[in-house]
Amino acid sequence: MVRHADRPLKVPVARRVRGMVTWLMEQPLPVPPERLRRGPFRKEAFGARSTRLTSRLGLLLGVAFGICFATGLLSHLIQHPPWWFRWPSRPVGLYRVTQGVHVATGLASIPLLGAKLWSVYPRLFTWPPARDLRHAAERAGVAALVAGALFQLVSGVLNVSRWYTPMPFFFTTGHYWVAWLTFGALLVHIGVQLPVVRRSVRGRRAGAEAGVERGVERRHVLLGAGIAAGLITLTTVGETVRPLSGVAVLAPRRPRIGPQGLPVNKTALGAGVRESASDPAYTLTVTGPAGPMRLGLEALQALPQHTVVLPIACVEGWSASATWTGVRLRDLVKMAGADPARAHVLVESLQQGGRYGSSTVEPPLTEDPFTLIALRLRGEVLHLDHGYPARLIAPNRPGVLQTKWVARLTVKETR
Ligand SMILES: Nc1nc2c(c(=O)[nH]1)N[C@H]1C(S)=C(S)[C@@H](COP(=O)(O)O)O[C@H]1N2
Ligand SMILES: [Mo]
Repeated sequence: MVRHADRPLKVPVARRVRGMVTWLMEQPLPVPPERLRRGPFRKEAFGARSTRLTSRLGLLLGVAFGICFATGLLSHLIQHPPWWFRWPSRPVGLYRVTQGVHVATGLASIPLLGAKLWSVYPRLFTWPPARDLRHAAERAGVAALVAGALFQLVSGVLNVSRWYTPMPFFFTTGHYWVAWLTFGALLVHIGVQLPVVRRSVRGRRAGAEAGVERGVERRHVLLGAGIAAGLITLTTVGETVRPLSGVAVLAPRRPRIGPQGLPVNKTALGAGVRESASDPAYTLTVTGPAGPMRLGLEALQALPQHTVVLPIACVEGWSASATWTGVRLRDLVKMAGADPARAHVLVESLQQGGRYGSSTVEPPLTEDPFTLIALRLRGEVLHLDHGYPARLIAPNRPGVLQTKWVARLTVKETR
């Protein structure tokens, strides 16, 4: 009864509100006085530019940003897994591929974004600046998109080149939240521009625009942006694609350069562990349901040793495969009195402080035969910079979670 009486009232209210919003959004805004229309705001200050070029570039950028967003989100989920997310341990090099693609699409976007901004920047000086509230909102959305895209590319490049001084915020947090903002603005922008893109892709406008802009210029810009994107990819992707490492002249890292033929991000000196890691009195403390035990280097070497080939895949986009030898984590978990299929292991480094001084290993990695507390790399005792005396190495896991200079394992079993 009550519900029936309510209904005819509620619907018109919602509709009336919507009508009012539409009306408000379409109210013309005051046009600024004509004498302010100077410099770039002059009529014909730029001549016209091709909608087709802008759309094509937009399409390329949209695809690159979409892939970059998806792979970046994946990397975030792996590092901060919510309850519903489980990352598999096979194929062992999957993260190496997704993160390589993340960094490569980001880098390739730089010339594409440059060309896109070149092709649209005259619109910055549209007159009047905003026709109505809807137009103003659209422009604010584009401003957010441009700012977000620039922020993502600049902060990404700074992080990959390990230059943190210009970033007063923690890179990962800033990069993650601005990604959502940029992605949202991109969706809105695509929604608004879809009809234009559709028309221009079908080429209906091509004839009409031939007189407006010489096709030569348009093709040159597109070609130039494409070539630049290709060159950047070719000269950086070798940091993760081994056969191209010889031409990786722009890559911040080469997969073969470093002690024992493997790159290092954080050295023992940088982590402040040179003394503690080379101390002959080193022990690994393993705590679990069976109580704590302390294993010296000799005790660790006396346990069954296993050899695996696994990559280090850094979030910064470089990766390198290597042969690791050591003790299976699941053997240590069993010795600690826990079931590897249900165990969570907190891995702590000798390193004091620092964001990457510890990590957590969860199923399926806890029981995976490839997850090692490694003592050797490529048949030799681990180099101090690679985590001597002992480091974690596990399949399909971001480099930041492959904890070096391991001092303590705390094993907990979940029900
Ligand atoms: N304790 C500790 N472990 C760490 C780090 C660190 O800063 N501290 N850096 C991680 C990062 S970012 C990467 S990519 C790998 C690199 O391992 P490698 O130096 O042996 O190549 O180590 C990881 N392990
Ligand atoms: Mo890393």
